Amino acid sequence: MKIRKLLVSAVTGALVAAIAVVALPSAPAQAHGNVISPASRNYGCFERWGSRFQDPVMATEDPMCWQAWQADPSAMWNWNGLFREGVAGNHQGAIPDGQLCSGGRTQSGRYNALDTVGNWKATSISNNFTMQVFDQASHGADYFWIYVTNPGFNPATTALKWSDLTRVAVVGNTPASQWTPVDSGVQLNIPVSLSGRTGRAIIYTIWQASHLDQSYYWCSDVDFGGGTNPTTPPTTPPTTPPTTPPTTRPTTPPTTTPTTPPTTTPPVTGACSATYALTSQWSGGYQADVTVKAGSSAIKSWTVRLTYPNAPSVQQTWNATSSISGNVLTATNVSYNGSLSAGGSATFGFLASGTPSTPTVTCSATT
Ligand SMILES: [Cu+2]
Repeated sequence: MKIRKLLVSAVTGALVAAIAVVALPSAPAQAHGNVISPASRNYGCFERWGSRFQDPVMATEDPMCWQAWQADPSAMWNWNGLFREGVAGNHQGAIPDGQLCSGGRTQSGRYNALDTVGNWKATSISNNFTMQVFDQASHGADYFWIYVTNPGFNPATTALKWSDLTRVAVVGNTPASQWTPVDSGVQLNIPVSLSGRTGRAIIYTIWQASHLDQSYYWCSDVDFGGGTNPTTPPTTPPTTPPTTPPTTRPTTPPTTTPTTPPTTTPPVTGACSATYALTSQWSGGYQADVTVKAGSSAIKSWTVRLTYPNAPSVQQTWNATSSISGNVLTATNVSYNGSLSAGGSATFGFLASGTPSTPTVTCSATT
């Protein structure tokens, strides 16, 4: 399990930071949980690709994870935050068909890409398997409801509806003191027994945490092809994005030498706009996203400049190439998101250390 080892070493710094977060009353409540085996869609994408999330081989090896990372990497960094509040037990009323895996497009749509229909990587399991839930915040559970899609349902071609599901296991009130303590949280193993199942399915888990009225929704893709799902203890995942930049291959494939000289037409400026958003913050760092939007004509490439009182210390950038000069962070598109149709948009993001300040944002484009 090379990836696991890489992850652990990459996140050690983050764990130290996370422990510090717990002691700070003003820190955001980042720590929640997820099902780590058979891994949910976003936890699986985090586990398989978190250490090399910009590696373009993901597009062919694991295309559903690729589209999820492109849509919003914070769905993976915040693998523990797929919840709603105030549902009052009416999960079916709160979550429309086709949106089950995003918890009804919860958290401002952060997890929407988890609803995308396609061939998600599936964990091979037998008819007797164990759901392993990792609870970083030691919330415990008012209850768990675990569902499996009905025989014949094909997750690769069909959007998940409530009527596709049969509830196969219920766990009642289980305070965190009854869960197994593990590194940085508690874990509950829930045995599930089915019979006669073969092929692909989705296991749908609802965790009603014993914390406010907070309910979590997780889709785990499985293949009842036999074998047992891994029952190793969790690999102490980070509560916050890793602060150590993972080593990744370059995101832009080598460019070939242009056969025609560059055109002399000056780039048109003002053909795009950019919007900055601070998406999460923790002790010692933060994540920000910038959405670039083309104006009334299509553009071929874009450059965004973020001007600060003091330039940030950027640890990682995704969906853009960034550099810092003086107080200005300059980000340019990568190969796959420079070309935007009129009104089209692309989002890039970065992780930085320190305390965020709000930059002045400008966007320029070539058309
Ligand atoms: Cu929580």
